[in-house]
Amino acid sequence: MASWPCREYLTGWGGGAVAGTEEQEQEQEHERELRQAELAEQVALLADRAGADSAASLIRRTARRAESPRARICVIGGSNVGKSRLVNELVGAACVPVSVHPTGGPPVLVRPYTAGSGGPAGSGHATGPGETPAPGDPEPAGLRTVRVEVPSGSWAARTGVELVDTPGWEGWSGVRQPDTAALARIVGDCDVVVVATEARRAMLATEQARIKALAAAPHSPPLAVVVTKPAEVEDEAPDILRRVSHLVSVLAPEALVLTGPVPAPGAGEPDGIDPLRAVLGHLAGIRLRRALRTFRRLHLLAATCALVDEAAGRALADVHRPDPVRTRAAQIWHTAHESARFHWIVLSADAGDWRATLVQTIAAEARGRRAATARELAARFSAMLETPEEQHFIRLHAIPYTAEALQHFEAWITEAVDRALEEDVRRLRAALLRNRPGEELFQGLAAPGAGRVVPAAALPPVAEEAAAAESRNATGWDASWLPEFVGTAIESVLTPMSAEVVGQIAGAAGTALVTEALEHGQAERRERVIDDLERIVEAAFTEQVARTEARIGQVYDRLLGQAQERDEQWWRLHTTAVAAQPESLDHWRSLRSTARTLSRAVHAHLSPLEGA
Ligand SMILES: Nc1nc2c(ncn2[C@@H]2O[C@H](COP(=O)(O)OP(=O)(O)OP(=O)(O)O)[C@@H](O)[C@H]2O)c(=O)[nH]1
Ligand SMILES: [Mg+2]
Repeated sequence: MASWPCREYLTGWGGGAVAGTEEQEQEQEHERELRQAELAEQVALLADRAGADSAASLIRRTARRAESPRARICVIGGSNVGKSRLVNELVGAACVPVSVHPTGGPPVLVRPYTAGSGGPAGSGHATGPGETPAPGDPEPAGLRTVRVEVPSGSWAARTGVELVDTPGWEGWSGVRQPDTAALARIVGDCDVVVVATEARRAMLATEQARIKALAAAPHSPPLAVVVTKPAEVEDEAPDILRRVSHLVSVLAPEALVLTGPVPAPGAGEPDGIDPLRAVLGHLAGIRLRRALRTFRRLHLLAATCALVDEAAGRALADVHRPDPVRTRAAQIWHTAHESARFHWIVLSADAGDWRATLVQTIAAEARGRRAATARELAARFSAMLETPEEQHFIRLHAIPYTAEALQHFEAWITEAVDRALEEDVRRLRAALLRNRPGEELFQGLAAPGAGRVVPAAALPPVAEEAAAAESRNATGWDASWLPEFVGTAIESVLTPMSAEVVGQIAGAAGTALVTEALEHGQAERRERVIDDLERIVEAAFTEQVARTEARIGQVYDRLLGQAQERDEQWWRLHTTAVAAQPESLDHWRSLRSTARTLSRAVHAHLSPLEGA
């Protein structure tokens, strides 16, 4: 099993276990993460002070998930179900101990690295298993890190994932009831959660309860249930898998059910490890998505600084207005706010149309692909008449081929949804920006006998800045406008349909029909089988489109909900600014100066990413 050397060391500050460029790089990365987390908290505090409460809470909510640019897969489950072994098999190296005795200690973070990207293997070897983290070790969420060298072409290297192996969850709370807080913390930091359940006693009541709780948690990442030690149950495996699938479909309808690998004799890779890697890698999303999340978060910070800066600018302009004029300005402002609220009704209807268009596009594509798949299968079947494979055509050819066709379709959907969302977010934001008044709103406002209220020269360049910001954003993709969760929601739109699901859809009925068809005359039987193939393919594509449609609905609902919240935030903050009293001048000045300082810091993090 131990095909590659596995190094273990403790990351952190007090550990002193740093040697070789790989460690330095990792420490730098860690430091960067810490600085970003600190910066995020400072911006959240600024938003608190300015009264931008929803911006503050959004920043805090996204803070944890942006911790690392790697995709993290966490394996949880009961003791002795084979979690550690699964982690080793996925990575392709013995990184965590496998034993019949329950493992204690903190969860272990397995970080694969490739030889080219770091110091020579073996250097920097610092600590052995069983050592406890150094005191004051700021390792994220109490994880112990194990680093393992993997070949550059390996799954772990290609996907850029890291894995978390946890001790049996019975030990998490010390008491019988599930420690939901610990579960939530570990799960919240991961991109994919794998629940391992042992085939022989799969889906115990405690497992069911936890799976249900996990699926119900807000913002929970994609979930996969892996049935381990399948070889132990031999012939019963298909029945067990069916039962698990059924239970999971009730408890966590969006979770996937997968079979664990079967150890191969000798030192070879275990059977079934590759499909498992493929699906988990897909769920974890490419590294890009993760990097995108960091990127989105920094944009969110930049946008919040700009929001406060801009509102402060407005307040500083407005306090110069004489009293009765200020009251009048506030009235005008409220009217504008009311009309912006009304505009939201129109916008929601528009967004409903955008969503319908996307769903129609996907359905049209599905029709084309469905026909092509059925045609191809019919041709293959015709070529196989009277051969021994004919009997099993559905199982051996039709189902895998349809599953593959769905996979291709899914890749197409990802792109289509990404494109459509990008476009629609841009439209949404353009519509919102049009509704946001600047100083021109007050142009007609005259101070009694004093001509224009505010001498143009005294106005801070709020309107100009807003216009400049708009033109900057019109060209680039303003990620901060895409609510953080949309990225992950897109991933869950695309829960892959496994061959097994297609098999279920094809079902016993399809097979029976084919068997019956085979008993008829050659030509007739060919026709019947081809009809059945069409029906199977149609059912599979229809199911895929229905699932996608339901999830796209959720994505748009959330997008609109969040955009509206952001818009309201803008209005609330600016309303406060419009109503600012002269005494609050210093407060707004200090907000503006902090916002500008923080904004520079955020851009310092952002520019290397944007340049890359
Ligand atoms: N036959 C067989 N045994 C397995 C398989 N997977 C794990 N085991 C055995 O099951 C025992 C427990 O495996 P671990 O991977 O340590 O289980 P764990 O879930 O990490 O256990 P804890 O860390 O104690 O919670 C070991 O003796 C493994 O060799 C498998 O696929 N087939
Ligand atoms: Mg273990």
